[in-house]
Amino acid sequence: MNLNHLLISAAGAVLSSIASAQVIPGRYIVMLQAGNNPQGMAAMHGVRAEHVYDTAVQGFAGELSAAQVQALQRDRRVLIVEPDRQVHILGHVVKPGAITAAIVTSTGDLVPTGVDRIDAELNPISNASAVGIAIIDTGICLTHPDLYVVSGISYVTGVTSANDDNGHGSHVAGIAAAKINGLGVRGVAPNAKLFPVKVLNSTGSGTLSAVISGVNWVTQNARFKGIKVANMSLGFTATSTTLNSAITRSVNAGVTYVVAAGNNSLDAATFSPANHPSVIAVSAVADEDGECGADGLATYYGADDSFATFSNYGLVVDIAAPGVTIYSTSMNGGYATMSGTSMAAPHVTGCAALYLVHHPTATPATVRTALLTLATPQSPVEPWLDATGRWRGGFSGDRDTTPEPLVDAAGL
Ligand SMILES: [Ca+2]
Ligand SMILES: [Ca+2]
Ligand SMILES: [Ca+2]
Repeated sequence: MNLNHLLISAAGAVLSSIASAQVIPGRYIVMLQAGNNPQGMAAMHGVRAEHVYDTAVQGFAGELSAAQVQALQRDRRVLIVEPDRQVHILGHVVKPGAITAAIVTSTGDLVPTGVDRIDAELNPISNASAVGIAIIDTGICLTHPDLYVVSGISYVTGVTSANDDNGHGSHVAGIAAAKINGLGVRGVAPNAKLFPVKVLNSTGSGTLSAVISGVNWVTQNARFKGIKVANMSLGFTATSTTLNSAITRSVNAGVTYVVAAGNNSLDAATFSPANHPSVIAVSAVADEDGECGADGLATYYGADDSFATFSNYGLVVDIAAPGVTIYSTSMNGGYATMSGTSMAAPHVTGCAALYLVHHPTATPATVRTALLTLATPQSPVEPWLDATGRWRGGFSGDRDTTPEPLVDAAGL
């Protein structure tokens, strides 16, 4: 089952899905001790490796017989053999093409409500091209005039192009980085360099083994291509030792990972990769008007300026961002309105990119601290004037006792 479809229930209720933990029968991920050659090890065990991991972790993935699993588990050079799983996008289209934007810039670009709510349009940076962002997703529309796509890679079986054939990845990319160019929308960090890492197919589904390949690629290319932030608006209900190790290594290599908290209305403690301690996990807020103060209309997923009814919550969540009826770029050069924690995460990704334009050598830990320090507290919801004379306001309805703040872009 696809979380994307589960999210759309007639009553607006969000159904949780244990099915998202779905194991793919007969397919496994093998992580090796450091220093072992993954291709050599696969060959030695008679495995045709469909994915080879050589940077973020050493390992491979593919179809294994029961005998091969046993032999690998007995091999001392093997750290773990774990099942491959299905992974899904965490956002769905509300109205294709419908425009939800609050204001228009002087250049004529729409400022979507999410960009407006976190005051990204008040940040002086109008060109964030010094920073590269990897979008680990369904790809990105390679020819979209509103997106600065540099180069990418596909790990989807049978698909060689990183072009977006779903719409989700392009939407995520546009929230983070759509250009100020007199066309369409503007993103949080306009014109940031985008690197599509396609790990999910045209239906928004993919495999854990492909996601690990994506993290491996980002780790391998980060320095060379200037990739400083990676967005993962995807997830599954389980935990993978191999994926966790790969993310740890990638963060240690200097890449800030921003991840959607998930749409199960559950504690994200068991939802990966949101539950990885080194990522910035993002919950979703419903905002209708791009303004603080909770004066907007109610949304399909809660009152204005309230915790989105579908959003996961819990101690692992670091920060919140707008994630309901967000207008952004889509596939085939188009635009769409989507909802999900998938849409919340790239607002934070854009903020990380803005911070990194000013602080190019900041570590992921420093980026995280800066975003959390400058964010708007949940309480009060009533508008208050900050030291710069700007109106600020939080949101209501958090589901736990750990009140993550709302990301803010103006002073990064
Ligand atoms: Ca634009
Ligand atoms: Ca509002
Ligand atoms: Ca919370």
